Amino acid sequence: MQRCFIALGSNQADPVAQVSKAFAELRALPQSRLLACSSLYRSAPLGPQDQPAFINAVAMLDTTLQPEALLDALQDIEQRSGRVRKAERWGPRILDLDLLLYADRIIDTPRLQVPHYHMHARSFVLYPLAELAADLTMPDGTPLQRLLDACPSTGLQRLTGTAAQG
Ligand code: PH2
Ligand code: MG
Ligand code: MG
Repeated sequence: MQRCFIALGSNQADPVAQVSKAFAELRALPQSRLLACSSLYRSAPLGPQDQPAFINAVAMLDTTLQPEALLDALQDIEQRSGRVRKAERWGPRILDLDLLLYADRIIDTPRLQVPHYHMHARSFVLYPLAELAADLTMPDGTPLQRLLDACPSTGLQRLTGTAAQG
């Protein structure tokens, strides 16, 4: 089993419901065990500002799926949520599932970059991740805590009473 972390995000079509449904889909993945889900967070949009706030969360998963197979499965869940890929960078989306970390692997292929690019500076990724694994170390040896210290939580709000438990 390999320990993985997946970021969830939505700002369309009832984002809280989308992220909660995605947790259920992750729980049903083959060759995998969903270990924990963070709280849900409301976050100001990064990128174009003329879009609704996002709901973000992180899931911790053990899996024997290889990274590309896991990516296929995540993209399949995105598709089934009704997501339509648009040209606008960082635009609104029904469901975004990003593979943040796959064990301590560093992967750089046309399809997949792990650790997920920019995750080290995104509060809506780092804070929910720290909820699940405060002692985590990045594959390059950087402690998660050091990334958090450099990343203000401005615009990030933890929602209470909506956490989906693994
Ligand atoms: N995802 C994006 C673009 N901007 N902003 C927030 N707050 N949360 C996201 O998940 C997000 C975003 C593209 O993946
Ligand atoms: Mg994303
Ligand atoms: Mg994505």
